[in-house]
Amino acid sequence: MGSARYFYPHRREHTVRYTVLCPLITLAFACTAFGAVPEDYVLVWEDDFEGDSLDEDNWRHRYTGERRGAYNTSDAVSVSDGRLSIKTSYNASEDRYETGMIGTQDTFQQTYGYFEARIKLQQEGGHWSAFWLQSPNIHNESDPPDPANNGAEIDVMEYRQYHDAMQHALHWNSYEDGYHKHIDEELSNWPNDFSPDDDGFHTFGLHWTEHGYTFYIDGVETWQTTEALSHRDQYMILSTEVPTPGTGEVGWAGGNLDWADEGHEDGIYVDYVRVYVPEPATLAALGIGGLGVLLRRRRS
Ligand SMILES: [Ca+2]
Repeated sequence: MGSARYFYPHRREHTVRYTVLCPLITLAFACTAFGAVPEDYVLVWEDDFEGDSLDEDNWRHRYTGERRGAYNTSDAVSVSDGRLSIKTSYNASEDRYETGMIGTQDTFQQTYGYFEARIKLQQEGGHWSAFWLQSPNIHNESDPPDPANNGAEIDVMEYRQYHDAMQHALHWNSYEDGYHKHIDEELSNWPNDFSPDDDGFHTFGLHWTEHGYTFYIDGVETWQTTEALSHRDQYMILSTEVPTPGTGEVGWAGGNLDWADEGHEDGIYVDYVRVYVPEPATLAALGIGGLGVLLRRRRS
């Protein structure tokens, strides 16, 4: 950790395809398949969820065991047909709801960049999904708050099917009463102005620089803020969560789950997660030829 980790050798083809072809495609087609990737940014990390299991070189399960109103288990997370699945379901033999959360806390951390995921959202109320960045120092509290050094929880997207509530959010200065700070932006025009693509997916992006955060959905800018600006390495998380019974989370999430007799399961699919950073300036001056130099360097 501490800096961006670059590609494993077996991902070489992906690196070439996206870093070299994307600028070329941009000339003709605006590179729409890649959401809102800033100009002159290059791919440094990705998971396309190929194969038939979670790549634990990229992700680790988080908070396995009881969490909020469910039990987090690796069984709730699977990979097939090029997609990651995180499901909430009822386990009758254990009489509990189960769900899952994965993160790059032990595998990849990054300061600034463009972070993007293509996600098919859950269909039911009573739980929520999120693609977020977290700081290892999120629990540090101070007066005044110091998000620059302690980081922030950056919710690239947080979705409750209940009321079709799609939001971006920031939390910082720990989660302790009296210290915790929070700001969010709930989209007033969701879902009307954001139709899923033909496969039912949306693309969620965060452009985080030393100057601020800009959020995107389906390539459209949806929020910009300079609040709680983190200047430290953070990691990515994908999750579905069940509200803690008896707390305000229940109403927020659309009620308690009542799936025990119905055999329900519901969750999200993720086609990919990608991270881009500014092309090194010296190589930018060389243009695409410079990228070739960069790629050859990474291979050696
Ligand atoms: Ca995929």
